[in-house]
Amino acid sequence: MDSALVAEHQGGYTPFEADITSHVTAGETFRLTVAVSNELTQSTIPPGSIAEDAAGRRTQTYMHDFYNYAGIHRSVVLYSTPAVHVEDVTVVTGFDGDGTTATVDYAVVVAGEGADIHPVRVRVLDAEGTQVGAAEGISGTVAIPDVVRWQPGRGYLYRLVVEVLAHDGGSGAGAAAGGPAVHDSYTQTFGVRTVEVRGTDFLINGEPFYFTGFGMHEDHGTIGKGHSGAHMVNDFSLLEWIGANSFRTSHYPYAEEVMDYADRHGIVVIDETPAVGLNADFAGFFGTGAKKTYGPEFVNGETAAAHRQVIEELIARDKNHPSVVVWSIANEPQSSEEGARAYFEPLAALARELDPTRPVGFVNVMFDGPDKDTITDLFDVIMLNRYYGWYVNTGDLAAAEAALEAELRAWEAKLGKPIIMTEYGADTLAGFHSLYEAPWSEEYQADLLQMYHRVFDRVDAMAGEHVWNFADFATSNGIMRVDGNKKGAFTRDRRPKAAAFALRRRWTQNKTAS
Ligand code: BDP
Repeated sequence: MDSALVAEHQGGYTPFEADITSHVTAGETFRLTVAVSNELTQSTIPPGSIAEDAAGRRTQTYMHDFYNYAGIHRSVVLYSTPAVHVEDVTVVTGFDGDGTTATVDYAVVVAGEGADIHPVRVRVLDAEGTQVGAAEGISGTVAIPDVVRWQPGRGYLYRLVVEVLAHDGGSGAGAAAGGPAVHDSYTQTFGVRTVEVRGTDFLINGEPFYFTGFGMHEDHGTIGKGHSGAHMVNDFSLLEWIGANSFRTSHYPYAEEVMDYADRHGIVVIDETPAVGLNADFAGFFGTGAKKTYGPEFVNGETAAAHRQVIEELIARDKNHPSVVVWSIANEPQSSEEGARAYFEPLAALARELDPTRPVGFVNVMFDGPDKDTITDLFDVIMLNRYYGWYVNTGDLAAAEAALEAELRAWEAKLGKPIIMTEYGADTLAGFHSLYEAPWSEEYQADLLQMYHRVFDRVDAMAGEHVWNFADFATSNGIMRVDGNKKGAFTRDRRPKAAAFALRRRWTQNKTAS
């Protein structure tokens, strides 16, 4: 049987598709093969390198702290559309006047030969399915009076039903009812909310929002990075139990089912690209790598091209999710070396151009504090991963507390923007207890988190706290890791450590029953 290559795509976390119409015949069977490679190189995001020894044995190394699984982790879907069809929809929401009326700006792309002669109409339905607005044309604005807002903790969703009509009136469902036939239709859910950074405040619907939650990973026993609805629902239930209002998709875009769930349940998301490990300073930690980050050897023009692609694909995929309130374009890149600013300035500009409605950030690494970092001013929020009391001041929470507070105050003074602590935590072996401040014990993890919280509560610019990590997870082999990374508030099979109860107390204490 003849076979043909119909599509190729680089990057493992964003969807891609191919039109196979000319290769198949309606009513006949065919074989579709999807093959994936998990090899990471200097031109992939995340980057990695492959060495080959004299005997031809190839080994993969990479500079990120989670296991490089292989295989297909997400859905593969075969679907058909009419030749002229809805290809893309963008929805941007705002409020009018006294804030009780919403403005819904929409733009539709209709693809296919002769697309422009087909009339387009849109209808807005509320959560019960009642029509609350309508408009005609491929772009426009629909007003929703007495709008129900999408809010943290309350994921109210509307639907935009986009209909491409037959250009000659046609016949069909709509025609039978007296209207023109519907040629193609697509339903896009959306929520009405605004996001804004003002001074050191992070505002959702004009109200200050404080992030509580975790950096997470798509990682479970047996299924590894594979998406599973049951595991997803369990993880979201644990987030609810512990009082988390948000999470970061560390360190790559998560399955689309996760984003849909967050939308429906009012969970706020910091949406991250897979750009992790762009940092030669980690060479010692991972036992490998270049000495300098920016240059032909490591983060070069090819890396930048792949980085642009992942930003474009992430924003194209997730732009209509109300849960997404920040784009994080990289985790812990080297940000003090010469070359960092020239590399990041166009990427920050690209993210803003693709989506002028959401704040853009990146996550700053501990080595590049406010005295050394050269790029954080290019972004709207300050996102920090800090390990005082763990990698530095190990076992000395008093010294760690002073150092943490001094650094947060320095960032506040330098940039005056909201600070979100996107990682803080300690490896903890579930079941290990100690009377003393002993790293790895459940007590130490809880004490360390409590120390950070004391400091956060003293610093005005703090806009959120995401503990590293939600659950223990698999990593590559190394002398710093015993059966993976153990910084979870939950174990890998989602049992709570002592810290989980402490977090629950803090994160649920101000909640009124509803
Ligand atoms: C940070 C990384 C994260 C690691 C964490 C750690 O962003 O991926 O897992 O440290 O060391 O550097 O636990």
